Amino acid sequence: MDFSLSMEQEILRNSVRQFAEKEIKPVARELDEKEEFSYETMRKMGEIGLFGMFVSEKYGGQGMDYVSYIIATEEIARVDGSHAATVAAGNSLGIGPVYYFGNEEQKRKYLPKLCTGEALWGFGLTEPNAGSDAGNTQTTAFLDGDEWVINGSKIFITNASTSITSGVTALCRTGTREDGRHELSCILIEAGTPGLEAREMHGKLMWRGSNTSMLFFEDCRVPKENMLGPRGHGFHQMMQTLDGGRLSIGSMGLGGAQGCYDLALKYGRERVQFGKPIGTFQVNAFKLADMAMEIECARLILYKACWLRDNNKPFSKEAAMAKLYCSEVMYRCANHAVQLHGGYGLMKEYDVERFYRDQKLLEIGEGTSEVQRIVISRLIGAL
Ligand code: COS
Repeated sequence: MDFSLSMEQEILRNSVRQFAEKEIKPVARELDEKEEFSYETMRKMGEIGLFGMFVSEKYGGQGMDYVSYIIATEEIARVDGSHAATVAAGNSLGIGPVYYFGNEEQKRKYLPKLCTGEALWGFGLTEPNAGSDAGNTQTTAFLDGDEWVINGSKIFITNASTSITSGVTALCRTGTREDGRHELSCILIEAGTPGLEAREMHGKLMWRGSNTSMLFFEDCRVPKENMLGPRGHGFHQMMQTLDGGRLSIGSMGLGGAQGCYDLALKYGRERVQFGKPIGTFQVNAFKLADMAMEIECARLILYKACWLRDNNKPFSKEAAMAKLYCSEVMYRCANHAVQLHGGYGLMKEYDVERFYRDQKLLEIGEGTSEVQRIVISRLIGAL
């Protein structure tokens, strides 16, 4: 067994860490407070190649493996959850479906700008009445001549209402299957198409520097060629995309946990009470030891799942495990880190306060922890 990263992966980790410390850390708190998406850091993230990371160079991507992409997201998340969300959703959910299931023409048309970060793309799965029960999609699409006519709405869609959003992949009911279930298909809808309205959502607890949107489709017409892959394959495409997306949520849990640990370790060395740095009290040293151990385990399970994916082996079960475990590790690390900071950890001027809030999304987005347990139970044959 060889647990070492390649030299390229080590270099990537160091350069993304430096970038995150220099460009993201100084602005993260203010963006969070203002609930503002930064086009400036978005541009810089595009320039250093944080989009299209696992996409072939043929379409303008970086041609890296999934482990590398996950390391990069982890390093951004170590500093800020909102920016990590923009990168993770941009790569795995935005670019993913077009890259995996698009035809040559669709890939050539949409991917190059998504891979430079000049454009973003949304993943239109969740609806007001189709959250965990994602198959209960209510958005409909019917063929009228050479066009799909789409009606319905989507909610909580990352990156879908920025001024550089170029489109969304929307899961739609396109009919009824022979077994009586909905026929679900994915349709690519370009931003600016009449009948599509994207509205930014405000008032979030977490990821306040990322863009979250509601989408409304009212007799929205797109050419019939905008179907993604074969008709009726939409749910499989979405689920397959989420397998990869869950790895990036895992990386955000891992990176966020690492960020909490780093802050807690530093604070424990600096803060003196009862004449000693508080990190040297056994009660706190044990907390730090538990954090370090769990982060190590999280990294192992996540990288193994990515390795399976990179080696074309089944990884759905491991992706669900990694997503579930890493997000719960961050939950515990954020809790310990705030506790160690005492009253200061409750104040916005300390980054742990933001990490504590940002963490919660990871147990909900891209499949709640309960859904991950369903997926794992089914894949081990228990359900
Ligand atoms: N890859 C490809 N296909 C998959 C799949 C996967 N990982 N998982 C399931 N499918 C397919 C199944 O094979 C089945 O195909 P057929 O209809 O052709 O038989 C179909 O999808 C439906 O699967 P299933 O019956 O298991 O679906 P359920 O309605 O029971 O739902 C859960 C399963 C709950 C796991 C699913 O709805 C889910 O993941 N929900 C959470 C959604 C989510 O993560 N939303 C967050 C989005 S934030 S970006």
